[in-house]
Amino acid sequence: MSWYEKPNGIYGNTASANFEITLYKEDTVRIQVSRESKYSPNPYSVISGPVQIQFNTLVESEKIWIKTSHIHISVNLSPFFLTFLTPSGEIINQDDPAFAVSWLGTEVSNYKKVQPKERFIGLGEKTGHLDRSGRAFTNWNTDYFAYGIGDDPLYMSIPFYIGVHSGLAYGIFFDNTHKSVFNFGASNNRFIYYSADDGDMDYYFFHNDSVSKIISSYTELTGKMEMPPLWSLGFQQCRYSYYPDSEVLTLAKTFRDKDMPADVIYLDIHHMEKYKVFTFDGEKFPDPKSMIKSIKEKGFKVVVIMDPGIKTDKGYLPFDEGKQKDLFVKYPDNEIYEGQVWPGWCAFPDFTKPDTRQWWAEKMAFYEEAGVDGYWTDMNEPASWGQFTPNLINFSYEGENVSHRKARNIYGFQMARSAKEGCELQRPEERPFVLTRSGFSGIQRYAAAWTGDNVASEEHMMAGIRLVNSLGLSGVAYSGYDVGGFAGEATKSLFARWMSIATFSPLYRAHSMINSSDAEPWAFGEEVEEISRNYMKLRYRMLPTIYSSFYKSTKTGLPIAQSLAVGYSHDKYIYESAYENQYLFCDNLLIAPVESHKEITKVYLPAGEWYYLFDNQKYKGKQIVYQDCPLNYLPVYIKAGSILALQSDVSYTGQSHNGILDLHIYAGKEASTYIHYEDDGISPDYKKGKFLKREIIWNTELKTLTFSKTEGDFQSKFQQVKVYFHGIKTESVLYNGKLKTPEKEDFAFLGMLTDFDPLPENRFPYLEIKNISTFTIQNVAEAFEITIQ
Ligand code: NBV
Repeated sequence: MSWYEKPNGIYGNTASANFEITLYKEDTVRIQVSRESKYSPNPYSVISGPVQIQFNTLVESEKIWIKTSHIHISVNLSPFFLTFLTPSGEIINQDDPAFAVSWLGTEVSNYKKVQPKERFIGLGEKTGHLDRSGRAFTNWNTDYFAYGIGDDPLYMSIPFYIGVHSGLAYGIFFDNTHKSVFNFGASNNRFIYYSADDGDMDYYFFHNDSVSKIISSYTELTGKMEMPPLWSLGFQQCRYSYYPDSEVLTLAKTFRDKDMPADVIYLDIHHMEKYKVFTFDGEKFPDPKSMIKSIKEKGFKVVVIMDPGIKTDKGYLPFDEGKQKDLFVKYPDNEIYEGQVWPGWCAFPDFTKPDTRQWWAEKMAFYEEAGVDGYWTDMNEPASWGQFTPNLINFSYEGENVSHRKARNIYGFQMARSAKEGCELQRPEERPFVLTRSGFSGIQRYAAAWTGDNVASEEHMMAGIRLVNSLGLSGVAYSGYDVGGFAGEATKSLFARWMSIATFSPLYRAHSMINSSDAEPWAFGEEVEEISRNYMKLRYRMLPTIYSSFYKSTKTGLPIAQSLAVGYSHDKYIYESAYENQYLFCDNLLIAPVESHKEITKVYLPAGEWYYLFDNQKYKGKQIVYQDCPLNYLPVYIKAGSILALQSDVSYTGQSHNGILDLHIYAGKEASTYIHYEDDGISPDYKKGKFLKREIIWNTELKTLTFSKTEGDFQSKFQQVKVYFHGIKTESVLYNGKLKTPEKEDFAFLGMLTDFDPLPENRFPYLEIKNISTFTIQNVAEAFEITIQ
């Protein structure tokens, strides 16, 4: 037993292993324990190292204390176990002293005591309840067609969870890419644990005073998303598959003819010749360039699917090149590993090798030349028929040379990275867009994620919301589910409800399976079409808010669709099954998702005050309310005190709006700040200062709306600002030293539906907010203020 100090922590050895405790910053500490003489860290997920901080070490009989301003760690040397405490001495987290870090063969585990009423949230793309207590989960990236809503594992692994108890919160990121298990008290009441098949015990412990700060610290380590292109925040239409080219053209035209805003059309696997990546099927798409050009003229962008499997056909250039350059995954005896996927027997590019990533990125020139705008990396678990890859195959893993056991979970992550780098290589003047199915911690740096092959059912609609919320708790802010359900066929009402809920999802994409009925928003009859149009239009009107929220997330790592466990972590109601699906969208909108057959539902309004969005009825928080929820009105509330920024209707994100920024101000007890962000929406120039940012602060007490001076080199596209005052009497407004009288206006967030019902008295009334005071001013770059008198 020995230990030594090092510049940012301590290291030493226990009876059976080496250990190292490294302080990354005040609220982040890394624990490594290994039986090997050298640690074998994951080179992919963590991108920032320790910063110099103030800390103390103190020796107390059998214990060493390491103390930062946020965490006190007691290291018991014999036996070796750790306790994490707050500076005031409350236990945050503690090893089970008997087992702590221990091994069963190569399997390494860390056993932790369960704290009173402890809850566990996060862990990425995992099914089940918001509070994961009582269940165990496996991280092993898996292609799972039509998974059940309780099934595990799915496509992506993020071994990061947050523990919440006694008014405290902490995070643990177990940075080991082998198959791992997180057991939150399944089949035992003694401990919770996480373990991996092999490798080191290598985890990061985070503690701060809120769940949001813990997520921010986790994403400081593993990275945050970059600004996506604005077009990717519009509506996206997918299908397995749209072909031939005439069908794609008709699809684009139909969106415009029907006045349904949309931005993206996907080309699924039928765009290829015999499913061979980097080809177009000459019959179905004889002239892809012209086809893409003409749908672009209508304001659409095109995203193509890329599967990793390369058909092992001699004469097929990608195979010949990959073989010759030694870029494929191989058996230990150097033979190329082949697995069967869509094209038949395939070789798999080793994306854990820098040369392969570079080569793939270069190959993407093929799509670039055709005018493709974005990429969809599917089947990258990697999937193959039989769904069982032999463990002995070899991967480079940045030169370490490891087996499938260590590399599988990282494969899709690195394919997405290669696709992102391909976008940057091929079209440096534009931001990349990659949508991935598989991934690992850190995937948010490269791609948006979607939750794979869901099913057209009410339960799946609700389960998808939890998956997206959980991804958000785990650093992946930009994700979504297949609206309408991939497998099976949605009923009319299910599709309408799904379209309305997904309006408030970071990624808004409809998709459906081959051989199923049409599933575009007009394919379910006129009523569904009108409901869909209403919500699609609302999505586009909310773009200033959504875009600003994405900007904020690039800085904080916080989710766009935020489980109530982020802001109300210690409120027990939010974990109840009736309310666990509720979330905040863009910070201030409370979404209470509800199945399509319900006409009334219970909603839990957490602390604060809330307005029902569509009629301004105001409720106190910390109460359950009964809310009507006919198909055309999804329960959505807005936080009192907040600001909601809207723009005029557009058919696609690139179309010019009317130049007026609509700011809806909701009176409330607390002041709030909306950070308004704009840039050109497409280029990476924002990284060089070509953006506009300003704080807009609303204070109900003082009755002031304050605009800070704009920051950055971008000129706002809004020439005017129109303020709508909700919940506050506004007789006159003081602006530029002059008193002005506001206008009065009726306002509706959603359009009126045509009367479809033969019995009109059954219809739910159209909701409109009467007589709102509005006030319009020039939008200037200097600071200014409006005061209500
Ligand atoms: O490429 C076809 C599909 C795709 O549409 C879906 O979104 C992916 O999750 N893909 C899976 C392959 C097979 C689906 C049965």
